[in-house]
Amino acid sequence: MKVNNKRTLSLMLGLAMGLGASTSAYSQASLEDVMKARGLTQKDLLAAAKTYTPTGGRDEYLVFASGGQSGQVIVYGIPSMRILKYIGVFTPEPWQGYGFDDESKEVLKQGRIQGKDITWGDTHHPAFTETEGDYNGKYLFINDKANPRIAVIDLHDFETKQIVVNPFFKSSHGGAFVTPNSEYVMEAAQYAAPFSADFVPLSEFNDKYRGGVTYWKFDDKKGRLQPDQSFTFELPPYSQDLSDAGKGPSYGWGFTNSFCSERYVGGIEKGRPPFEAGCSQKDTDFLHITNWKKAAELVAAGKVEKVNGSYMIPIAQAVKEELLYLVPEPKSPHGVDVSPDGTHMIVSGKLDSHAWVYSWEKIQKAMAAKKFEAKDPYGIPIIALKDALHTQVAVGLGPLHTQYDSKKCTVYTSIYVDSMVTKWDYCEGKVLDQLHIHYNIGHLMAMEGDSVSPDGKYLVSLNKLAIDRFNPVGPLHPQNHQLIDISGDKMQLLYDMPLPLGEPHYAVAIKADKLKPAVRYKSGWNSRTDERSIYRTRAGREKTEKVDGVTHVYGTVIRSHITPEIIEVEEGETVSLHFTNLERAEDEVHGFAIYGQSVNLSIEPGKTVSYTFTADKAGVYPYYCTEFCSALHLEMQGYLLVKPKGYQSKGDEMVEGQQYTKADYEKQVKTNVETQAVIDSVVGFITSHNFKDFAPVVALVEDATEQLGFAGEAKKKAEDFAAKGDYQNATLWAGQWWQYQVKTADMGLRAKTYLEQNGAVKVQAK
Ligand code: K7E
Ligand code: CUA
Repeated sequence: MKVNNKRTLSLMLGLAMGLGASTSAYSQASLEDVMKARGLTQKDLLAAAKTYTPTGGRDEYLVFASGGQSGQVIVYGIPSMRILKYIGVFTPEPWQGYGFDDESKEVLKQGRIQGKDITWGDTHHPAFTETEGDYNGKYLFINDKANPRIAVIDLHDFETKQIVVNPFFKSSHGGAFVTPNSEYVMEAAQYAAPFSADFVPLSEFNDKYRGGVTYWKFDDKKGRLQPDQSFTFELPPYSQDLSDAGKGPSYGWGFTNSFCSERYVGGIEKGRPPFEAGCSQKDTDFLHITNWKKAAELVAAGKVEKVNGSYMIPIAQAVKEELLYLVPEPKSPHGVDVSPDGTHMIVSGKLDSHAWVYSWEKIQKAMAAKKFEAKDPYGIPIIALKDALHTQVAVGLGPLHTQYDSKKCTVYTSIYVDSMVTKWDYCEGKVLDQLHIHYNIGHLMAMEGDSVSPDGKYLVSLNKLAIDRFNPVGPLHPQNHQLIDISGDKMQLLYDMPLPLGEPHYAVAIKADKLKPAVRYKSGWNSRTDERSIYRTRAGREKTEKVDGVTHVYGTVIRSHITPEIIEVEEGETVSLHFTNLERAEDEVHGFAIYGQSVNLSIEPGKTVSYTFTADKAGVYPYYCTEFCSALHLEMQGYLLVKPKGYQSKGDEMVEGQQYTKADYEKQVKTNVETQAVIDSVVGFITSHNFKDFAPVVALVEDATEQLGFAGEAKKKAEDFAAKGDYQNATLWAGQWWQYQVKTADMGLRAKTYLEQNGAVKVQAK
């Protein structure tokens, strides 16, 4: 297999470079035929060879992209651009049972705004946890712009664990940005509003409306944000935008830019010029510089007061303690990006064709000398542009965001109006290359681009419009992520990926080998709180129990049955179902759905999930497993019987189906004996090879052994019934015995195939 792939690849590359002559005529002709038929150029083939990933292949990087209005996070691989997962974050997502099982509902509940459930989010900026400025692959944060919230996703299982609500803001665009050791996650406000929930007329905008930046404390051990240890800088109502944390020499500081520092309030319906006109009067806006390290010390020393139960540093205190400064920045900027070495900050103004490079050294000098050109209306010192600027470079019309390369001084800036990427040198201040994008690029993202050691290699352009790039699917178009090769001097466009979920804002990419996701949970695990579930149920211990008026059903799922298979309750009862997946096998997920209830549960191996509801109407409610988990998946079913109040049982309510005889029993046993022979031969193959050297095979063997154990138990039951002459039950149990054998054989064969394909060698048979 391997050899073949290599051959195809070298053939493709050979052709692409015009060196095809040495390869076999047949293959060459067919490749040329395909090129001709599909109208592909050699450049296309080269791009294909750089992204194509053969079956079973893995990607070098994983991207975590904002899902925009979907309120989710999208995970895909680079260079293949294959989508791997949507992670439910602010929005219920049925495949994962997110927002359907009781455990995840608790997470979404944390995100309520003023007591109201919010069932969506506008996700913009994901960020990884860092250790000394490098991505450590442990957690991911993402913000919700519409309702100022931050979510924590655990990369051990790619699940959302926590949502925190900003105690002051009414919107927040500038999150999430992480400090170099994940001490804090920055979240800046966007549209200024009163810090309280009260009504305040717009005439009091300058005095009572406020912006701000919150530093959310992160507990690395617990993997949770700590609202009671977090603090917020009160800022003027300047529409703060994105942020970035300082590193190296600028460690301990945060940078937050803004637009509409005019503090203009629209009112087009009252004959006033609209927001967009009033918000772009001045030539510059303000870059806010905050000292989080010193602020954290003040908080620890008890010198910061709590407002609404949360630490808040008023502007006057921040100025007095020298925690807050302003520097002019280009008009209506979008994004501030600190260089990997922490010495420079780049800001681009959407309404200016220049990117401005600030020198941290100069800024620090001005701070130390207390050299300010003025104070803003709130008393915040303003450092003069000339005392902060390193250089200004004309990069194109509508520059937005900047990403750093692995090569020193090299950066890429997205140019929105011109729809291109400009590669330039911020040390020398010169443009190096430009590449056209389809269309209207927003953010762009390089591999590990926000870390202290960016990898370069690839750039993804996250575009605001796709227009004519894909097959039309109605007025709402998919979005477009474009993959660009930046390994050489010239950028090369490799791939267009339509994303049909929401507007792409920012994304972050991490080396895939830094992630160590689990394949199963510890048995009986509540994945949302990361502890053993109090409803964990072991095989054979399934039971129903009424506690405080709630009927708790402790159930299990394993191929191919749900235990219990019949649940009987009385009309009006509150029922709480708890299911534990007893599987140990990789990817053996079971689902759970029931008629007339809006629910789908996803029960991954080891997980325990719950679903609580009121059985308010008498009737018959079939339930079933929603994952095609085995050949007998359709039979993974059951009935919830809701009996009318006061229903009198007429005795045995079970109906007997087909009647079985001794001949039926013997026929089934014969089949089982034959199946056992197949299993024995597969076991023989596996044990005569070095299967212990292959972790996936070891897991399969464990699983198969477990299933074979179940087969043995069923076999014993069948034989006991047969001995008593009860061929009805004997035949049914013999059938169950065979079911377990089939599952054993299935896994054994998978293990055997794996060994054959992965070069297992024969060892001394034991
Ligand atoms: Cu769409 Cu950072 Cu919210 Cu820029 S964001 S373009
Ligand atoms: Cu379990 Cu289908």
